Amino acid sequence: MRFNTRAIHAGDQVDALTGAICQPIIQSSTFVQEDIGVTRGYDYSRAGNPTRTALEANLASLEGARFGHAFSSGLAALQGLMHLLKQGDHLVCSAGVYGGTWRFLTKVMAPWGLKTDFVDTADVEAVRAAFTPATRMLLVETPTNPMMRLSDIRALADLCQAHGVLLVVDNTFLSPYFQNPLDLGADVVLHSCTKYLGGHSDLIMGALMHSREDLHEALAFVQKSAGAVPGPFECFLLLRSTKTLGVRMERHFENALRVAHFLDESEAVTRVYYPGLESHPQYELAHRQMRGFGGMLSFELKDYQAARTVATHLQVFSLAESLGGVESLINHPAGMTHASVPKAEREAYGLTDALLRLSVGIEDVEDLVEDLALALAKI
Ligand code: P1T
Repeated sequence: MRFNTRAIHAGDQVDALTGAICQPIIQSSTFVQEDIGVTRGYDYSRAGNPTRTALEANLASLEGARFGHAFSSGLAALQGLMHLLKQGDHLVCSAGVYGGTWRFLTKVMAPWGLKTDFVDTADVEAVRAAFTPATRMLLVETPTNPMMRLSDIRALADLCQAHGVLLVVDNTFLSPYFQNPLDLGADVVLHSCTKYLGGHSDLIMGALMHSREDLHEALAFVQKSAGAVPGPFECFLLLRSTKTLGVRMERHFENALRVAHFLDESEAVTRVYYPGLESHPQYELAHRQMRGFGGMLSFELKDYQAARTVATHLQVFSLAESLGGVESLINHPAGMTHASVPKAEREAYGLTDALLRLSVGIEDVEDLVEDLALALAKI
């Protein structure tokens, strides 16, 4: 079946007992056993819950995966993956990832004993050079947040396979509607479901999707034993959202492309970062591995003061962290989502104090363009 049909139907969503067209919220922490250890498939909701099972099947289907594992946030999903590693292992990660990912790896995992090197994963040779005999995992964010730098997933998958390294791709920015890393050879896809999959800025959740039996067993064990799993109500909300992912993504993309062209032509804007613009240095790769360019873009103004003026003079865009909801947001990465990354480190990959990031929503695009035009005129 095709994407939108799977998004609506995958996960056996019709309730077998009542015929309810929507998956019920099984708001129960525990399940009655018929004899000691004899269950009807569920014993305790940390290990598994029917609403979560339906969601996990749906999420797996969106990425063309066999298995899905839901976690209580995107970072909890990343933490779940880390439980597959041991002290002394080495991780290579894209330079320029979400600030929270950087903070988790450098401030939580490094003291624990996992060494991470951040490299420009757009440069396959640089990744090869960063691999050591202890390297177990390559974590790639493509496009990166917020610089929209792309990595060639297929080339990295070939490299990882040759070195026995697990390739994990954070596909949050594009959603499974526009990019499917598993089809390009990745081992695991990570999502912050808080973003496009949720789509309405009303839940926090994460997920891992993959097709490997060994990882399925290991990650189900991590969910049960470490416990960072979502509750049934959150699972229901996310199931409700994924049904409309396709139509939302089409509109995010259409609006973002229009906004990107508008900003590109604005004299106050020094640079626009959007893979759908021909000026993007990886426009050709974008066409090759993505089916659309998504709703995220960043742009640079002349200095911090100009960025602050624009960020605080918008009426339709809200100044807030996060992304992927139906409403448009503006973020100042240096002062908000990436504030924990030292200035020198972020400036090395282009994230200056003059940069703003947009999560372009699905409002009427003329209102978005007018809003930006009025704010830019205040500089
Ligand atoms: O917020 P959480 O659901 O834990 O997901 C973390 C995360 C992981 N990966 C990417 C690419 C992300 O962008 C995020 C979260 N990002 C934001 C909150 C933000 O405003 O960029």
